[in-house]
Amino acid sequence: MAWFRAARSISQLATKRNIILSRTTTPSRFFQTTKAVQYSSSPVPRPVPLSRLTDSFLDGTSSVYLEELQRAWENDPNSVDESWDNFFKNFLGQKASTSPGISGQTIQESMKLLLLVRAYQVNGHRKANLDPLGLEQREVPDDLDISFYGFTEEDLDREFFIGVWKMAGFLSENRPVRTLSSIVTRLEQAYCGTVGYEYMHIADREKCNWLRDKIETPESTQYDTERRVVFLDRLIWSTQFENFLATKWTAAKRFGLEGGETLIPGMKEMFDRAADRGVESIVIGMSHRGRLNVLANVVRKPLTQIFNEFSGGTKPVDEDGLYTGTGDVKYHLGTSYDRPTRGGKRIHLSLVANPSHLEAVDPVVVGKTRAKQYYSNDRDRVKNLGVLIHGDGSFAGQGVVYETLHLSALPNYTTGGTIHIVVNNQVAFTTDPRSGRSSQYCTDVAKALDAPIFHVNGDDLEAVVHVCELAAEWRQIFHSDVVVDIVCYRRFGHNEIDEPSFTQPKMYKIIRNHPSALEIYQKKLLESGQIGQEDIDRIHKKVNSILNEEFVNSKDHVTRKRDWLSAYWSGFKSPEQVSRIQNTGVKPEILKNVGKATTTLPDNFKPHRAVKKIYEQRSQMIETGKGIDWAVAETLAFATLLVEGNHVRLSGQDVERGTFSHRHAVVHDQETGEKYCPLDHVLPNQNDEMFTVSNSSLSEFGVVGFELGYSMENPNSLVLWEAQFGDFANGAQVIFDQFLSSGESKWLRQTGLVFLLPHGYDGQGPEHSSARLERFLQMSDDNPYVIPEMDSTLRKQIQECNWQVVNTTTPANYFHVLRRQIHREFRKPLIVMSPKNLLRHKDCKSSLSEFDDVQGHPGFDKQGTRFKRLIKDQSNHSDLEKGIRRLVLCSGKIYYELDEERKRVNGKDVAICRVEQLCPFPYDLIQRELKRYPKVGKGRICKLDASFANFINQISLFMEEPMNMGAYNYVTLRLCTAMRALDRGTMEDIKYVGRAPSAATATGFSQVHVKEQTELVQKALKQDPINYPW
Ligand SMILES: Cc1ncc(C[n+]2csc(CCOP(=O)(O)OP(=O)(O)O)c2C)c(N)n1
Ligand SMILES: [Mg+2]
Repeated sequence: MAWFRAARSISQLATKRNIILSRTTTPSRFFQTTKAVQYSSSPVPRPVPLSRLTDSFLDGTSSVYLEELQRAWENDPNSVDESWDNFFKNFLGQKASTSPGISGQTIQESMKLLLLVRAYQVNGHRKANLDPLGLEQREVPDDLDISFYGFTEEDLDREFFIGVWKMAGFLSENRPVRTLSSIVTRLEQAYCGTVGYEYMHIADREKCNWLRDKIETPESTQYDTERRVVFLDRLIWSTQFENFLATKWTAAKRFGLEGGETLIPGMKEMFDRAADRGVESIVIGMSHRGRLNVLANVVRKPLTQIFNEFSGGTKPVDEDGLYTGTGDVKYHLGTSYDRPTRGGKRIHLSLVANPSHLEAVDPVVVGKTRAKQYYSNDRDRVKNLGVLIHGDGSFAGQGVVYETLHLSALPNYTTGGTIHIVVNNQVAFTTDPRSGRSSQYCTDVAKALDAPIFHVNGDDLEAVVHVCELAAEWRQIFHSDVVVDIVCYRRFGHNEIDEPSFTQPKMYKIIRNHPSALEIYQKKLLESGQIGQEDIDRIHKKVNSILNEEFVNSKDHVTRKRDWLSAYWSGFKSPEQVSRIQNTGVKPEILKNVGKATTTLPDNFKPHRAVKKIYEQRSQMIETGKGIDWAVAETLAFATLLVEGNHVRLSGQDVERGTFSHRHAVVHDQETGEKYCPLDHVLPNQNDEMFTVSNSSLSEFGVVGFELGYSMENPNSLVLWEAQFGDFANGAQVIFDQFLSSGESKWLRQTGLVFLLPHGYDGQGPEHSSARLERFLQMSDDNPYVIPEMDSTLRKQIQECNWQVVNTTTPANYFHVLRRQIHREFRKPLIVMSPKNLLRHKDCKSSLSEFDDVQGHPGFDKQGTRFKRLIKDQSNHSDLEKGIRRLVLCSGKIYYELDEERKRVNGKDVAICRVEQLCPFPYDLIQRELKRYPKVGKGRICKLDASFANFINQISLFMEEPMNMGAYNYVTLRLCTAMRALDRGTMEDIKYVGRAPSAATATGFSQVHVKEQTELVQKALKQDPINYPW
């Protein structure tokens, strides 16, 4: 009907206006008591109240009522009140014959009421009673006052109809006509109580209507006695747990939840409701605050274990294969349990271990949740849920929050919505919100993605429970993110030994006299008469006695069980158990088959001309078995792993085509725009996610964290992240430092995540040459002075190291190093300094026989064909060959430059050897090479460009990177150890050929680069001895 649409457009205008209003005013950044701003009312002419209408339609729904009213008016305009007569005339385009003033007033008032309701929907939260401490006053927006619209007290008893087409809640067409006073009262209850709803930024009407239906209910939510007892029990557990820890370990840091204890019952109710709606598994990420409480009361980590850890914990007893690592402080550890729910179901909960770095765990949790969804075939994403608990300071301040939020709707990263809970204690260590953020709420960042935000007063347990349940329902229905902001306080200092009054004296004066949420709730229940003091005492007694019992038991607690292996990981080896080195070669017929499948495009597909040519060339490579390039080698690695039943996932910026336009894993039909990914068609009826290649959002921290979480779920997957250029990886430095290099040691969790970091000096300037190889090598934990067991049947060198760093130089070796990640009984991160100019280099090619496992083919040995940690000189000279004056050890693409120079100068007296695996250092192969060449006096090694070179009459290192970067420091120490063990010289015998130390990674001038590079290569091959640095 016309007037419904008119009303709707007016209400939209009103929304816009309110949103603009909410942006242009400068609201306080505190959730404090509210102060109504009074406005003088303008005189409004009196219209005819609806209640004076003497028709019989009021019992029906209002839309029916209006339709009937219209019909009656159409039959006889005099049968309805004059005001309605004018109303219909106006909207139906007929001239109002009488009382134009009255008609205008009625319509105007309806519109104003719409604006009022809209104002509550948009701004009600700004008047809501959210701060338990009531510290500072917030200005109430003027549009929440009826006088703003010209209404006076006299209008309160008048009835109004405010139904709007396709609207829910107050404005629904089905709501009966109500008095102004009842409308305002209910609006106040709904929007300005202890919950502040922010959802009007959401564009989707259906979602807003769903929320309006939940918020603008005719009556407020009431819980029955039975549920209230459950809430009370849970709140007592939460409160008593902290009290108990405080009395037993007075000086221990535990980052207690005091002041925010309602989080625990809130979470539990949220999880129960989620389970009712089909959730079977929840991955939780959270920082320090209240973590122990969550572990004990939500995840149900045994109290004996928690108490034992508090008492200093015992390192787990020696047991074969027990994996102890360095351990971590108790409030960083993760765990997982199956928990029964109120509805009689079981739900699997896992709390992900995390470092101190606030919010860094967010993308990890989301990635892990996504992986769980893949492995449990949870296509609708309803069985696996990610829940993140944040602090107010960190949610507003840490950029990774935004980076994680922005993954939420991307097809290859979505988890169907994360539930965020902010424990908003209105302080961050010693910093007030005023100094910590520029936005009104700490949650404002979530508004960027249409997530509803429920602010709730943390002292009102039932309100907390209500919004927690609402959040669970929202997520299960709309499969998108939602935020619960529990506005609470921190009863003590940042930790228990901190003095908060140094910096927040006013706040802490109030906190000292502020009753706990438990005291408030107990009082409420006693006053309601639903529960007596003896019931309360009984629960307290029960909880206390369990805590005491578990405390006594904790003294004898011994951690025996390895809890690091989830079901998928059974059979995998810890660093203490040898994992046999395996063949990574593949049967020739499989190579041919997958090669064909991945280099052929469908007949009717119309790729870009250049791409077509590339695919034809690829097809040719497979057919002839010759000239296989980098991209085909990678494809063959992926395809063969898929054939073996593994999941392969490659993500990163522009990885589908490849930054250097070399991959073309996804091809685009130039006419239809359709996409085709050959690797999706390696197996018959292949699951469409089994191979995933996905361009990511332009985020390093978020996406690397996501892939890390993804990779940790199931070992039978090759998960890779590729940087646009290697140096961008440092945008995710926290993940590298805190999770990848040390995660296994701290938390006993393995990952085989692979990083492809384009690296190499080719004159592209300081920002695109270096993937910061030195960082990875510097963090490698292999002892530079100790050569570990290198016998191939006993070797655990990689298992014992924190990660692997390689710089492979042939497509075949790249193929094998990728396959090696899966063909072993442990998982270890792999950092690949991946090439740029080798992607198309004429000499950087392999033949198919290097990929297979046929006896007699290159690379085949007793174990089959494997990744070569070191590639010896390619000119077929014999061991101890006479006339070889110099052995050059190098690594990476510089090999090709050296080789070319050697050919140019006909340098037959120089052998060039490539170290493909830098970390852990291939001592055995380095020593093998040292032994292969005649010992002229003391051996000397000199260092070359991309890595290092070794001269027989001189030992020298040669690198591309400046001396303070690259592999120089890492290799020098280990090379020296290898040399000393063979009596082939010491540190002083290691000579350096390479760039001088430098602040920038490379020159910005391409001509300078060419000059530098040429000089270095010539110097490495020159006849004269090298005398630098000694
Ligand atoms: C990335 C990062 N920077 C700094 C710190 C040091 N730090 C530890 S707790 C904290 C305050 C956190 O405030 P908030 O997020 O509000 O959590 P709360 O402690 O109040 O629960 C800070 C700055 C950290 N842990 N991580
Ligand atoms: Mg805080």
